[in-house]
Amino acid sequence: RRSVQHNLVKQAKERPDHIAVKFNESTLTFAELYEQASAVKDQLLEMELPSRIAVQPTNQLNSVIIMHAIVLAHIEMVLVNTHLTESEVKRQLDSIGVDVIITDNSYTSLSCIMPETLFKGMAERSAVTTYNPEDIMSIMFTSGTTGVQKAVPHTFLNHVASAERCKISFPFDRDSKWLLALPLYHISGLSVLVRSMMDGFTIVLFDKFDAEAINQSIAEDAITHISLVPQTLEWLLDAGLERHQLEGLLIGGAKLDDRTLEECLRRDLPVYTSFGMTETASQFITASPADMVNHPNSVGPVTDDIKVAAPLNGAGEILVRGDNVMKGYLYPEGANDTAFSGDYFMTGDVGHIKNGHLYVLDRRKDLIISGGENIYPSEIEQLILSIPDISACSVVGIPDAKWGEVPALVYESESDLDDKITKTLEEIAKYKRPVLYKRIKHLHRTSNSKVSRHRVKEWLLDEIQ
Ligand code: S0N
Ligand code: AMP
Ligand code: MG
Ligand code: MG
Ligand code: MG
Repeated sequence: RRSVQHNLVKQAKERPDHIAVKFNESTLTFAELYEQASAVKDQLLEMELPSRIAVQPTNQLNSVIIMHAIVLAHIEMVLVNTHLTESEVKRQLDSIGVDVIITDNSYTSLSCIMPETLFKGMAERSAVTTYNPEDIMSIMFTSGTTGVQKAVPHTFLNHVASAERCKISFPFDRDSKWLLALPLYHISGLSVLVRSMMDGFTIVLFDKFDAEAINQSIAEDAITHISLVPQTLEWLLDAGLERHQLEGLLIGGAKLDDRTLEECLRRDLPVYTSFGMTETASQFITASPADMVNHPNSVGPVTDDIKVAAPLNGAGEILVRGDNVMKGYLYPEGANDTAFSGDYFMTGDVGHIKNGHLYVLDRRKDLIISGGENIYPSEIEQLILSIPDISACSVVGIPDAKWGEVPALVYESESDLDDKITKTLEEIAKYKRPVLYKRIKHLHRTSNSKVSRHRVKEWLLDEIQ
């Protein structure tokens, strides 16, 4: 590919009056979205911003406008989780040299632009709408086993390739109506914006995961597609989810358990399970309802356009290569030394391929997934270890009725430091904070005296029975 077009321009020309985005009772047609994004783009250009800025998007119309405006201004867009604390945001942005952020928050350590202030003018300049496929469109952070947040760049080509693959395995078209309650700052959310530009379908946005309201929208707005993590699918099922006009429910971010899958099949819901990650610009392998009957537990057929490698027998690391895969982390330096094997990206997940289908056997070690948000124990442990008098600690996942799994802390200390811990945890986002702490004299260790999260977890699960 020699260039990539911004398809918003195409959609604004071809179907100006079709609804691009809906949020509550407000809508934007493709013509309106293009017009407003162009005006905001001019505003951004007038501000003479650096070539890379951040945005902390809520799932509302203005965020969609601003995100398109940043792309139209050809500025690299760093997407930041709205749940993070200021120090977490600052650390992420410092790591890739960014100091401007469009946000509703007022951070004192960063230069903040309030979203409203961008909506003043009319579009005057003409827009850049053709990009070099290798240019960076977006940057997202993903946590790693070491606890360091890694910066993942997505090129225009990465996004287009991912959307094209998605369309093959999870069919959608210009008449689709895709409900998006997953955040625009994750690839699960951003990838829906990209897909909608391809065909010009409507996105129905939700900013809070209100299961009743979402089920109602599925019925009344005649929703055809929806992206969910397993936990939010469970909430919808509990609130009485029915098929209505649904053609596909795209489930990603974690393994879908058998019980939930069976319940979906019982209700004749067309669930598609998928496998992918931030580094692959969303799912790259997807199982249709038929695949799930014929190849139970697989995450879908291996295809030709995106190469997947995994052992045919036993279990080994899943590798992937394709135009959807990021070129390499922007941060931390050195992360790329261990991220690739030849041309292949190493997912860190373990699986095998059987009869042309991929099976994910074990997800990344020690990763805790709370309501679809990934939490790496080491990030929390490092913070806890900064407290004097705590000599060792371990963060492990425990079952939770609402979030599926939540972090819990076991620490080694002579005295009770619970209050100090609570204070220290204010530095990190709420969803990462352990919901309970247990102090013990001696943490469980392996034979080479390393704390064994596995053994600590076994012990803790037994304790809290
Ligand atoms: C489930 C979500 C939406 C809940 O958030 P909601 O409803 O917006 O709540 P808030 O108002 O923000 O917060 C209310 C209180 O709840 C706490 N809280 C929020 N989230 C969590 C959480 N996850 N765990 C624990 N607590 C949480 C807040 O702190 C707040 O507390 P109080 O009231 O005390 O202040 C939200 O959690 C969410 O968005 N989850 C999913 C995130 C996600 O998208 N994960 C997937 C990431 N992976 C990928 O993107 C790669 C795979 C992929 O691309 C994909 C994934 C899924 C589907 C499709 C795809 C695809 O390939 O296309
Ligand atoms: P993220 O860091 O948010 O991009 O999350 C990607 C990770 O979620 C993957 O590396 C896997 O560990 C996990 N994951 C995604 N889909 C599945 C699946 N179908 N089964 C098991 N784990 C999954
Ligand atoms: Mg949230
Ligand atoms: Mg992540
Ligand atoms: Mg929210």
